Amino acid sequence: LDVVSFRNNNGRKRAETSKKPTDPETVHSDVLAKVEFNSGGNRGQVTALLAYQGLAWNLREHLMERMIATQNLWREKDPKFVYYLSAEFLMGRSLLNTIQNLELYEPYAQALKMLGYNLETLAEKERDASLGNGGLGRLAACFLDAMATMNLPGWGYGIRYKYGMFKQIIKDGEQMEVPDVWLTDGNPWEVRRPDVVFPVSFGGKLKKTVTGSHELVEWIPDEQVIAMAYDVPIPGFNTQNTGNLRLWESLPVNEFDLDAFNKGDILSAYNEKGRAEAITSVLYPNDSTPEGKALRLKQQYFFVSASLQDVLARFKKVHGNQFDLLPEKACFQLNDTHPTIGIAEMVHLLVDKEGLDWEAAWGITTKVFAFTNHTIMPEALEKWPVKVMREFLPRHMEIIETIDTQWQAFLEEKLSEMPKAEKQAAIDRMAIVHPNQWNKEEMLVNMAHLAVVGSHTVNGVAQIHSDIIKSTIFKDFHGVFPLKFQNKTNGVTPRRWLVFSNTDLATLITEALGTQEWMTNCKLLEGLKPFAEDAEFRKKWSAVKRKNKERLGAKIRELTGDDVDTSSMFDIQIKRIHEYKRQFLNVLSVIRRYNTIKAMTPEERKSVVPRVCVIAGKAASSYERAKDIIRLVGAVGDTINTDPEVRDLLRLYFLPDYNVSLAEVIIPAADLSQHISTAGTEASGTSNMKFQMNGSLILGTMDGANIEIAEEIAAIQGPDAKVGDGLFIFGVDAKDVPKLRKERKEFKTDPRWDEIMDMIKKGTFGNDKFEALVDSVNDMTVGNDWFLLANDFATYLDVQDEVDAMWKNQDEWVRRSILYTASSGKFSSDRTISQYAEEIWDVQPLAVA
Ligand code: GPQ
Repeated sequence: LDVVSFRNNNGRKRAETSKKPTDPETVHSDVLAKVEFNSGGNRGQVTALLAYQGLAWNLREHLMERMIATQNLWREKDPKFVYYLSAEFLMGRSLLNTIQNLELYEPYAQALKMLGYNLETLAEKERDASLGNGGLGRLAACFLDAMATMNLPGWGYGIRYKYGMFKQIIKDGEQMEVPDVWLTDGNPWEVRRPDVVFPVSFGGKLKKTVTGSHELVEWIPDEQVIAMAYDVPIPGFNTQNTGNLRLWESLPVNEFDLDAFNKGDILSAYNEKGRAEAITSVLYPNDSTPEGKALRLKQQYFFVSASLQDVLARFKKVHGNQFDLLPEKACFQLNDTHPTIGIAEMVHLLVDKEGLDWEAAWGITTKVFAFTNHTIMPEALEKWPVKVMREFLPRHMEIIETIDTQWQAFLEEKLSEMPKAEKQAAIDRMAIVHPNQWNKEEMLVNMAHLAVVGSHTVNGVAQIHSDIIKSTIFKDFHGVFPLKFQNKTNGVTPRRWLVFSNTDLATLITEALGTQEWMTNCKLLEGLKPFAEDAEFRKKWSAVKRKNKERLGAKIRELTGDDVDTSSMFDIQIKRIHEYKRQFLNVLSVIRRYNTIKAMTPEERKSVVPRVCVIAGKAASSYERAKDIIRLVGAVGDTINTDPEVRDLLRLYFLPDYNVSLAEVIIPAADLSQHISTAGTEASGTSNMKFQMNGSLILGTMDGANIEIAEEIAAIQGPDAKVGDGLFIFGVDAKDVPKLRKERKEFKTDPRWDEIMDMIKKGTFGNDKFEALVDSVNDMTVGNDWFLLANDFATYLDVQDEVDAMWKNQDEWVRRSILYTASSGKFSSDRTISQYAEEIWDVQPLAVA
């Protein structure tokens, strides 16, 4: 690793903090002091865990110093802040990210050598902070990195789950979920704040007093817990600025019932503690399928209430009761509907606690919230039964009903030109509180509708997705408020996903461009374009890829016991397992490839492009179809990987426990990556961007951000290139999907499809016949192939042939790989965040000098 190249700040001078150590000797003795005084370890016997801890506790001091400097400056200047409210932050590991953001790699690596350890090896001692499910949570983490790097005043707010995303274990081919006990060794990256506590209430009744025309509502809850803050400093890259992620833990008001204990009721003595702590104990392990669990609603309200109380308390210290100034000082971004109850909470705090009248409170509320939608999957659009909401949050339910009444009155007026029946239908469609479509008796609160009504801006996460929400789930709303709707195409941080996880490639890029400024100004990557034509450079580029493939090869060996040939094409699909993402389609094409090879003569086999196919990802614990897919990958892999006729030409592996750290090893090693969702279903995707940055060619559908990636790759090739040139694109068009779904029953399946379906059902792959899975796409009396695997099957096989043909022309393959990286600048989260800052938040950078 050529770390030195990261340390130079493009010749710019910056202030050094007093404590920043630059010589390995000082670091060495500082770390030893931490080992001794913080961990009670013995200087003479520093175990790997102690070394990791010593290092982390030492780095924490630098982080704290910078965070305090940043927060002091912001307090003094009082700029407008953005608060990113998110139920998920998928942070991954912090050690190397911190060292490299602080540009301290060299002294720390050397100091560790003095202790007898290698920094990279030691870094693997750290457990991932997996406080998120997938793309949505990792996006929040990339946004924090970009905000800190761009010096934007802003904090993340979320939940300090005691158990994060479950650990996935594969036992006899089956996914098993094991609790993620990530805090047992302590967490040096957080600071507990016993001084920052707020009460959060649930249940009870309302007491109303009417004086004249004024109605005073008092909420008398019957349950209360304490929210305590933990701060996680977020280092920016190439700046002193350090942001903050404030996570809340739920604690009992009364730790222990001494009375019950003394009466001999020992277990009841802990009742309150258990109930309170349950609120922040587990991350709901769902992706796009929220459980209808009251506990989840409690989690949402818990963290949002604490966060808003915290922000208002700080605001009041400076501005007293001038709440009309709030929109100039604060903006809350709702990361999907999960924090939407914040809209009602803001009204509750302003009206019931601060005594504002309804109009003023509502006016302020709609000026401070903005809402991001991340999916159109109906099962992910949160709707809470009114009954549950009234039980846990009676005052908020009433506030939501008032918002809904006023909203419908507003619509009456706004749509007054419409014929009466049509108008009523439109109003019903846009209602916040409406009957359950499957059970008219039950009333539901539609959180997405509340979010749209209560926010000044609504955005999707890629262009196609932002267009689709305007014509589907929010069509009526778009008719009423056309200007409310925006697009903010997602982005990923190039620091974690390229600079730190693919250091050799980063060094090569810096060498070529003659500057490392691309790390914070990714558009400069375009400067790589001429190098795509340079044979010497291509050779270096391939050598880096090969080395990364060796690293992944070693990981595959560690996880599966198998050796793979790193000259094979590495073909990767990593993401949550979901029917719409179509890992099943991937497996079908691997089976097809297997059949083809089996039917070949030894002579014919010489022309086959060897591939190592990797699939990884977690299935929601209750999602049977997704779990079937995992079993199928394993079963097909077992057959192929042990078949002596095939195993030199084709492998298929399911790698267990996919998480951020595994992604950091996989992505730099990919030759090809697959993003093959049914057109119109993947809101954006973000791993597609990471693969592009790392020069992995893309096989995908025209869906989500794939489309914009294809546009960028076309643009860099010049005016004659068409969108799709340079990628492997297949599949039906998003606009045709509804019609094709209706016609799927009549669709004539490809003979190769029929053959594979028969094979699976015959039990070719182990003992299992995967009946339910096969029927879901093949037997129209049972399933309906909602995601159109059969329709896309033939073109998918065709495009796979194109991939093989291209691989045989390595010069062209590598040329494209370089052009992918060169055209990936748009997908830096710095670009995304600057658009949010300018077009939604109105927040300006403020850097520590
Ligand atoms: N996404 Cl609603 C999640 O990861 N979890 C969710 O609960 C919802 C969406 C994803 C979405 O599927 C991807 O297409 C996006 O790229 C990602 O959010 C970030 O926007």
